[in-house]
Amino acid sequence: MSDHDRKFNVSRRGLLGATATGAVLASTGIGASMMGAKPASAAGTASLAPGELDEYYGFWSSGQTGELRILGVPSMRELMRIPVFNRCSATGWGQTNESKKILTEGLLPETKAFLAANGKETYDNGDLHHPHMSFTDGTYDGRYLFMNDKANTRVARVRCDVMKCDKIIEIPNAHDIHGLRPQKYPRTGYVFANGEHEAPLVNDGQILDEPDKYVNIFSAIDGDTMEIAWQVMVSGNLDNTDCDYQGNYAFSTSYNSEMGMTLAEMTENELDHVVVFNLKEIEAGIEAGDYQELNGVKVIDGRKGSNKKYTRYIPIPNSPHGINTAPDGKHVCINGKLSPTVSVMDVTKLDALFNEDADPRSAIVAEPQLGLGPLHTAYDGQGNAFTTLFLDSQVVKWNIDKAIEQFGGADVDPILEKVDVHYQPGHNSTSMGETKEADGKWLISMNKFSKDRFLNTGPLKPENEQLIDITGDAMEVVHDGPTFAEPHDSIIVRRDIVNPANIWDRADPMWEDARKQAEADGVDLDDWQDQVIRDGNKVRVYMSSQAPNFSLESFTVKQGDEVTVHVTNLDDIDDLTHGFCLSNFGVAMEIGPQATASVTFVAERPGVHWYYCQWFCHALHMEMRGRMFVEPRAT
Ligand code: RUQ
Ligand code: CUA
Repeated sequence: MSDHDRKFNVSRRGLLGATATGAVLASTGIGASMMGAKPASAAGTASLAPGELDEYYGFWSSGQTGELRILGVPSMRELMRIPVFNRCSATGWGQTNESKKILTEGLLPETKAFLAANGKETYDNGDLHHPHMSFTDGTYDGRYLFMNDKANTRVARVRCDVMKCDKIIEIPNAHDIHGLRPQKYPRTGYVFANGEHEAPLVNDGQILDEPDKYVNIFSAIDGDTMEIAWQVMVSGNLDNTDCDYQGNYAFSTSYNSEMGMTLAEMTENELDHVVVFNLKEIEAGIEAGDYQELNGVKVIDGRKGSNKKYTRYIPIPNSPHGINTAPDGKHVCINGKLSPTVSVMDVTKLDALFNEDADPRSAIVAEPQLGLGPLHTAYDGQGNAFTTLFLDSQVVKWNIDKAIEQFGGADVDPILEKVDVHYQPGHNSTSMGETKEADGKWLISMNKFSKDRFLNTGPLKPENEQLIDITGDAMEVVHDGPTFAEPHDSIIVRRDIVNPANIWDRADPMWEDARKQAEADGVDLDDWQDQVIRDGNKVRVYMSSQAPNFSLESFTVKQGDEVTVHVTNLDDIDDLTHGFCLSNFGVAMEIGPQATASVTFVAERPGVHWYYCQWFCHALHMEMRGRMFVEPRAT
């Protein structure tokens, strides 16, 4: 920090929210107090000094980019990208044998056949909207992150100990997984996933343009095994989902209860609905055999007008979108989208809904008018809610109890404050806000448009994620954060909950297959030996890396051989990753400290080919290289 910076440090945080004029005034020595900016508040500073660590991990989705991102909050510095549904040039995700296994093993047989017909082993794209951490007893437990792929109907899991994806499954019977939430209590448990787009239950072409025969599918996935526990067939397409803090119910918003196929048809009804899923009854129904089995999954009928034990349909004003359970363990906000209202559901009234066949609206205890385009709601843990208003480009802070009083006829205004955001917010999230430990410090508004907020990058502009200090009476926008396409959602997790390892465990299951193959080849991956094993036209190369060397300075194969290169990184120092990049073979991968990675290719190019370490690891990093000799095929 320069003397100049130190001198004006007190006002830095306030300045982030101030205009350029404010910054100029500060640099000329006029203090932030004159600008009305408050000094560093209880929430801490948004601008951390170099070397200072953030208080929270932010886990960000990336929409159509298909990866998961880690940011530090409140600095909003991007810390890491975790490839999931996408491909990654740096880490070799989608190219290494280890990642290919994860990307392909959970695909359905017909999907594999379809992809093969298109010359592919797996999908190249994904649309990752909703990342959520596993829970134990109502709060994050730091085990896993779960996320959806709307593009290709998949659900993935990331291991928080190494921050790598370890499972991806395709969800049969459903179409285009959108809303996703882990069970909060007693633990995760189930991961609930919404199929957004309706289709024939057996979608084999026998039924085409007969929308009245389409259904939608809600899935419960076992988060430990990543197998599908059960599915429920429902009416209307499913948008977002959440669940209670008691372990009894899950609920999904549904736009297009009309089951319309055109925009006019889809928005016709004044009321759509929330589907409430009775978990205990569904489990009992599965136990009792009240299901049909389809693609190996037990599917229960929970459509409107079917057996009412499993589901209830609560009418909600037009096209509800986000659904968010409050940290009080009682209230659930259903965001109206086309309606300016948020409907508040009381989970303690849901038993009556199922037992006494009560009026389905009896669980709605408030419905405040908040502004135009309410999409998602976050919480401060002090009884207040923060709802994004897409059309108004605002975040509105309101009080849940006051909204309930107003609904009961009292002359009170639940709205406490509105703040402009830039522009058109979708999701928002608060620090620990989707857990019972919501701490009311920070709010992120995830805005779909940045327009004029940053230097012009051409027709495609970044999104804008704004950090808002919510510790005071007034919400204060303190930081603009540009992001590439298109983070939908984020969670903000206290850093003490997340404790990743610095180096891999040599026995990690990630390279189980490589270990087995090495064993079969008589190579001990723990007691390192270099080996080049020929097995017909298959060649398996085993080598290690240790800065600044590959243990093999060269190896020889024949043109047309199928070559698998295994590299084990023997360095066991923090932050000492090596890479293996084979020039002009399109081969590159990351090998973390103590990790093994492998890649397979056909050596169809004769000649001398260099491989090099592609992670700057040592003063002699440039020298960390070797040659692959490919002997030409005899003519
Ligand atoms: S949705 S902008 Cu994909 Cu989470 Cu609401
Ligand atoms: Cu190893 Cu660069």
